[in-house]
Amino acid sequence: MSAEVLDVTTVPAYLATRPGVSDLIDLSTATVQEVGDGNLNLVFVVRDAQGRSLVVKQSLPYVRMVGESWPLSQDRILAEGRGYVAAQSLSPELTPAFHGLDAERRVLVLEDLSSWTVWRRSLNDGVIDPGAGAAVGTYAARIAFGTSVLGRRAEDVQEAAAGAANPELCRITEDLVFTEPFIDHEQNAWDDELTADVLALRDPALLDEVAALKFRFLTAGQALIHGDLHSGSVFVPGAPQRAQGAPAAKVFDIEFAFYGPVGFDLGTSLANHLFAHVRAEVLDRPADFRTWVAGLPAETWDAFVAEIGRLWPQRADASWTDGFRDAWIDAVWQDAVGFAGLEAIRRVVGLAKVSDLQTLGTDERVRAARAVLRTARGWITDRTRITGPGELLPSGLVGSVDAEHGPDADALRTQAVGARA
Ligand code: SR1
Ligand code: MG
Repeated sequence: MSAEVLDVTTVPAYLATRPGVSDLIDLSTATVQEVGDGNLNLVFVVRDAQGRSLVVKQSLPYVRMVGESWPLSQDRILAEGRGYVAAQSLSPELTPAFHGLDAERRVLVLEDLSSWTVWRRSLNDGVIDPGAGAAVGTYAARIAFGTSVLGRRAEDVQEAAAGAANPELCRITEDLVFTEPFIDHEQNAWDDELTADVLALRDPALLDEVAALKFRFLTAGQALIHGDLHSGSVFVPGAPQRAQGAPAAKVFDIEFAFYGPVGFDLGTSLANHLFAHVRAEVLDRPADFRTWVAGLPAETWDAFVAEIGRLWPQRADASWTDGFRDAWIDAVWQDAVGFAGLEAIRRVVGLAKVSDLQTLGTDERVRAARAVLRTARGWITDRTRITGPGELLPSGLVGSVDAEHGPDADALRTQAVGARA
């Protein structure tokens, strides 16, 4: 049965029933604003007359971006609660403070970061946020290490994994990321000019690789991953917060959390660096911004590797040799590159788009999206040959794929039509 859905008028009375909340905020002077702009949930910011605030998040019994025609159980808030519990214990400064889960009402109470900026918005605006990529890589490493058998007893990991199933949201990812972009599906949509590029993705050789990555997503229960670690799931501080010593980023929106492949979170991040990169290129942003964006994959990955190295002496089992560590890191890298390709493709072809591309003019979007699709395809097929982050975003990537009707596009169209026949 669904929990009663909150609105701006009922939030204060609801919070009055929550233990500890009156220590955080004066409910007698509270004002409430609904600020959710994500695809799934309600998010309320509650402020009191003394300037204190907090966030109340409630899962709706349907997909917000679509409406009640797409029912979805409110259980995802339980997954998000598990994600925050892990994040608070393993990397507290890189997530919002977590003030508890009400499992019955399907509500979380969190630190209010509405004075920070969602990283995607900052990237879209051409703002350099020093260290944000490294913070995400560090976060991913801490959670990967601390929730997996690298950092915990195998028995504890077994129990945690058994309690962390998130089947409905994994189904969404499975469908939207791994399946629908590669078939005719009513939820897909793209600019007409991209049709040859999109149909070329149905190449059987590519589909073999997509299948391998999908199988890995569904079966490699390595650690409690975030499950949706794109730039819209990261807050970056403004100058006032930085001046007060705030970290370079905080990761939020952990409702897709489940025991999955560590490379999925890193790959999702890398794909979103690609969106920022192609946007910066087609908008001809200043060189310092473009150089910084092009370096984000390395900043993120290097921080991940460094943090794993820092944590390694604390590993839970002496069987994990240094040679195994290096091999594990290589395997995570290959997974990340492949998953990055899938995240990149689905944001052009599938249901859930990204504002990095959607807010461009049509000509710029087509150029940028074509570069995304062709880069992503290479990431999937060549993931075992791409040895490091410096190879992911070569300069000139957008300019090299401008032609819709050049020989390359015609060959792709012929190949795609053949593949469908
Ligand atoms: C129906 S949910 C669509 C997308 O929104 C979330 O942020 C996830 O990325 C999901 O794939
Ligand atoms: Mg989200």
